[in-house]
Amino acid sequence: MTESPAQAFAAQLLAAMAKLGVRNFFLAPGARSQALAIAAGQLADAGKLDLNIRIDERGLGFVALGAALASGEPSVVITTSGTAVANLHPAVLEANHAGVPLILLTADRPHELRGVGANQTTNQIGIFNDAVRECLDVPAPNGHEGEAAEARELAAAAIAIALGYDGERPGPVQVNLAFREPLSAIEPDAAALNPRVALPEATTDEPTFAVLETAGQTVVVAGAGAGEDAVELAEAFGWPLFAEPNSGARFGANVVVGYRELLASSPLAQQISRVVIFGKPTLGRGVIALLKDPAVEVIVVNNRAYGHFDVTRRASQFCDELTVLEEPDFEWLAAWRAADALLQHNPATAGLSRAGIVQSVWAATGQDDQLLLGASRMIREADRWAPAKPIRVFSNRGLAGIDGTVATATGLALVEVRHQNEQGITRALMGDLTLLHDAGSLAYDRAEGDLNLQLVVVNDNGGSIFESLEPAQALAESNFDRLFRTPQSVDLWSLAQAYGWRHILVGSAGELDEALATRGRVLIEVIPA
Ligand SMILES: Cc1ncc(C[n+]2csc(CCOP(=O)(O)OP(=O)(O)O)c2C)c(N)n1
Ligand SMILES: [Mg+2]
Repeated sequence: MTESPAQAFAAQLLAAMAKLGVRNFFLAPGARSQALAIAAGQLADAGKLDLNIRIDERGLGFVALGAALASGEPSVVITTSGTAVANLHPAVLEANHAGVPLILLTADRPHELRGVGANQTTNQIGIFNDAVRECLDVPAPNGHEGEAAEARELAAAAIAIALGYDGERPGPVQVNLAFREPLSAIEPDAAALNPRVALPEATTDEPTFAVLETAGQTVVVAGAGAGEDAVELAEAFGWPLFAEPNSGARFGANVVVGYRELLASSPLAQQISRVVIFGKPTLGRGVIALLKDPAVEVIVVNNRAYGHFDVTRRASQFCDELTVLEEPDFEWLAAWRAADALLQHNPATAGLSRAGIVQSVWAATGQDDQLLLGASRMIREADRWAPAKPIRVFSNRGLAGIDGTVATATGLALVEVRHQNEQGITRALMGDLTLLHDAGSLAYDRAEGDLNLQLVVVNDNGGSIFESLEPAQALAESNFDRLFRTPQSVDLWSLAQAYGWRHILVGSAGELDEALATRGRVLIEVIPA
């Protein structure tokens, strides 16, 4: 028998999660969470789960988010009490808005030590407000009869909430676990337990259908989280498809690659009478302008991850599936394709233009690979230049922060290794400030071994996206630079060196293509033309 009810509870909880198929666990060290750390370590040593360790909870949260994005499974994050918990907030917000399942096991003082000034003790209940689906406040285990069963039920409940079994969107759930001393023991061995536990039934709502009389001058817009349903619909009814590069729908013959430009300048844009939206489009003003147009009917296809998208409050229908009674007429599509074909899609890549960088990255990325697009300028360049190609592209568009990009890419890569896809390369395309914002996430756990992880950093000396803002014209250049562009003077070679990453500075398109074939952890620095 263990002398620590805390340890017995932690062992049951984590063994039950592993038994229910949860695989990806993420831990930052701490004292209050020691029982959870020991139990996770035991299960990892026995091969029953994968445990990745980081010292910084902010990065840890995003590594967990990346793993959940790639796997579709909940990631479990273990932290100690106090500011450690608060450091998860950015990843929790992103997971909330993007519908990514995360289970946060936050250790806490027992209730008698709260509100009395005890060290490293704050109010952790409700700390994430409505960004978590639920916050479960679990009192300190005391060894009472039935406690093991309670731990197992808690495991099942947390997984079900994170996956949205209750009919809600998937997302983060906080399990705040109070622990009283003795905070740990080496027994029981969590790996030796074989808990009897089952998940509740998932509730599934009847899908809602929209039936349209006419095919009309319709376009399909696919934003973050859209997926191949958008492609199927567009192809079934002969509709042009405006698919953002991170939509999971930028492939097939209906994609209009140059839609941004055509929305701004082609007379075809004025003829659009209906828009069907999948996922959450975030990249261009052209789509929003279209949705505001009173002559355009807006139909929204419900999205389980991103939820309702109706920024202009003009949606006339929300549905799960959609059908059209009229036979498709492919002239409308043909007109868009002809207009698209007239656009310049292969600019003479004078050295390393941003268009050329996007095209090299797309050319290098195949079906075994994964691509993460950081926020800011390059994802918009990709929206303009990326060809239609069925590859796995991710981006944190829940809140479109520039934070956590290195960590998210790491989480994606860790899952690839677990699937033993050793061929695949995980690539992240980002700006220089985006890299520096998450520089701490370059620190990795040596036990992870080799990952094929490339950070392709477009170093243009600060936030060049802000050049499109009014102050870029209104302010003196020095003011604009200091207040907006914020160029840094960090030597990326030294940064990479310090964290044990390879660094390649590329000076030509040919060198970029070569660098994109590199294995291992590599920071590829590109200075755009
Ligand atoms: C966490 C967070 N802070 C601030 C912002 C606002 N922001 C958007 S883009 C950007 C600059 C990014 O610069 P860089 O990564 O160099 O990309 P570039 O546009 O130059 O390619 C900033 C600060 C944000 N999106 N997220
Ligand atoms: Mg930049």
